[in-house]
Amino acid sequence: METIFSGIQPSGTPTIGNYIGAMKQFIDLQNHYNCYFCIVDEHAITVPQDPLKLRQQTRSLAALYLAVGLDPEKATIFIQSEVSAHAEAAWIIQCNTTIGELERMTQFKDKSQKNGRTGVSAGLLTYPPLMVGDIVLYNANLVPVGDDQKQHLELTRDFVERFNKRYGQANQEILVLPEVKIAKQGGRVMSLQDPTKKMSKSDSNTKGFISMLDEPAVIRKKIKSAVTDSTGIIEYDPENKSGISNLLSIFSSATDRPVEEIAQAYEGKGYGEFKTDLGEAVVALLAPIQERYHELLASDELDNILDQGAEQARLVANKTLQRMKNAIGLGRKP
Ligand code: AQP
Repeated sequence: METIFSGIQPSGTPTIGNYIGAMKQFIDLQNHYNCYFCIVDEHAITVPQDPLKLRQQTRSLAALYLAVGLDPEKATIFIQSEVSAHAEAAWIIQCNTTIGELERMTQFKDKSQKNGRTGVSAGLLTYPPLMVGDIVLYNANLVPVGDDQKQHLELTRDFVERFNKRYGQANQEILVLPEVKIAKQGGRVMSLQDPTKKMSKSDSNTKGFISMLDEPAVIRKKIKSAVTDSTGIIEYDPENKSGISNLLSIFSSATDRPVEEIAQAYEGKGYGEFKTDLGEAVVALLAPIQERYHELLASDELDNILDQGAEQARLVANKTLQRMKNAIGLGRKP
């Protein structure tokens, strides 16, 4: 069976963008692959985080993983910082990656240009090696990512090829070379306030996103105030009508109905009626998830699952880490 690794940062409460673009896909993947679903809290600290909030968001994200239907019997669900092999592997990977490779990463370029090199942490430059570690430690051969992560996956492949060539014995590869599994088209949910920008959980404008834990009244209000256009025509045209097209995509993902079918159903109707129905569809989508989420947070089940997940993850990750250490000559004994 092929192995998949995927993670989400606990950098806020997940949005319906994280759900549609990532979590919803996980539910299906767990039935077909050997899956590791991680809460990547070490990635979240590349930008400043409030310690108490970070811990609460980490637990909350774990509860949401389970509430959407991830099954610990089928997949390994764990928190990155509870498996120390990630940080150790990241160091070895950094020492086998050049500064030039890291400085070429567009995410680093964008953020450091915006804030200046002295205004961002060194972790923002070196987090791609941490991500490489996440993938290689579990021998993942498939990594489901959005378009924006393609460059990091290329870095992972380059690293694995170089590492195996440099340290592997003849015909013996130390690390598994992963393939990219680009998410299905239309997986990008845009901000409700600026539909040219992706919906993000850390957006300072809370009206731009719907969090998975928003109350029904808040969801309805955010959708009502979503930016559209003045034509009043409900059609899917992301280039010229990005706002309404984004809402149509969300409607489609929330109800599992094709975009065209929804657009047709609202032909000749106004944005008001469309937005009211979309609000109800998102409320209906999130209601059972939120109910299960609150049950999980109040039970011991969540911590037991996370303890067990960390243990399972450690077994696999430590073996790979030991292979890496042996290959490069760290420590006294192979
Ligand atoms: N708007 C989105 N539409 C579709 N998929 C999305 N993802 C994120 N936003 C959208 C997918 O969610 C997964 C985990 O993302 P992450 O938390 O690790 O990092 P991110 O992509 O940076 O997500 P955010 O919400 O934008 O977080 P912040 O605000 O902290 O930067 C990924 O699979 C991603 O594709």
